[in-house]
Amino acid sequence: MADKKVILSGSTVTGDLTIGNYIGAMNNWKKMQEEYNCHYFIADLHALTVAQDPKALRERCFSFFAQYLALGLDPENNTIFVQSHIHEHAELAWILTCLTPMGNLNRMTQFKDKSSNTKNINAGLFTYPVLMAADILLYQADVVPVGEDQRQHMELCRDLVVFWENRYGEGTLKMPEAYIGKAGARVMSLQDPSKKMSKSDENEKNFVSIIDTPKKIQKKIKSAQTDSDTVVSFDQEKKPGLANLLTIYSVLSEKSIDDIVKDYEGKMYGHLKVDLADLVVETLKPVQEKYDDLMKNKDYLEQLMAKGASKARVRAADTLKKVYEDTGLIFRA
Ligand code: ATP
Ligand code: LTN
Repeated sequence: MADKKVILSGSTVTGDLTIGNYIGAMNNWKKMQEEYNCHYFIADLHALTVAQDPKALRERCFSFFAQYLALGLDPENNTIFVQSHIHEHAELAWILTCLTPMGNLNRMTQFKDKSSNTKNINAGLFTYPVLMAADILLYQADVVPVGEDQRQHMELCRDLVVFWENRYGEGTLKMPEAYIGKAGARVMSLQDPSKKMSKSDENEKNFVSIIDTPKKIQKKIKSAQTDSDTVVSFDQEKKPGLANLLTIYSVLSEKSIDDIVKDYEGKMYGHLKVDLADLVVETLKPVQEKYDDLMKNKDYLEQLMAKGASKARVRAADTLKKVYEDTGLIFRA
């Protein structure tokens, strides 16, 4: 384990994971679990950047954890944990916040997007990328697999390593690399293909959750927005809705987009939608069966959470100790 590169990634506990998350994130995470020392966590502290009902949040954390496992993340070979179980995340986040220029945070486009349609904007939403940097740097991660939407946050994380080294010297924090998978790096909303599919979208027609019933999946894909043309072709500019469906099809079937377009020559969009819905239902069937099983046994999930946390804590505590030494804080005896 020691010589394997360290991978770290997480997803915020808001809504249920969507096929966008699966295609852009967990599908890549899964492929990395053999080759790397992987750390995957559920970002519950990040979820608090928007108001949450406490009971629903607690339930969602269990559900999210079960969704990770159901998607094929293996808790034996990887470290799978809940962010808030490792208090070092919040501690390092504060220390990094004091190193982050306001100007760098002001540039974050995700904050601009999210704050433009939220009434009560809290400071956590603004400093969110710093907590994300702490998540990464605590584990000395080499590689961080994320979707295209996280590119800017990764840049900030890398900038923070440089700022740290300028102030405190080298050797404490490792410079991480983002890994942004190519195919399907950005799955778009089903009703508005100009924005990304997001699990916290208020309109549930915009996304397919990995635990949606087959009926719901079929309905959502059937009603996905497409143009009024009838020829199936891949054109991101002129036919963004169709391009999105073709992308999802291509990733899940592992067929090239060109081959899929050929298969639908002379056929209507409706045929493609029906087949895509079937493909999504089939892909998610084993995931949903495993999920249902796991959710019946919360004690077991809790045991796995505790096991994951005790593995994660070792690396996190080690980094935090060095951080205390660098900054001049007295490390607790
Ligand atoms: P939220 O709606 O709460 O912002 P989200 O659906 O955008 O959630 P995150 O928790 O922010 O999901 O992201 C988890 C991972 O999934 C990240 O690596 C992110 O890049 C990836 N991801 C999220 N949405 C998509 C998408 N539409 N296409 C591809 N990857 C995505
Ligand atoms: N901000 C991320 C979720 C996240 C994350 C991380 C991803 C929180 N901390 C650390 C990678 C590494 C998002 O995808 N919204």
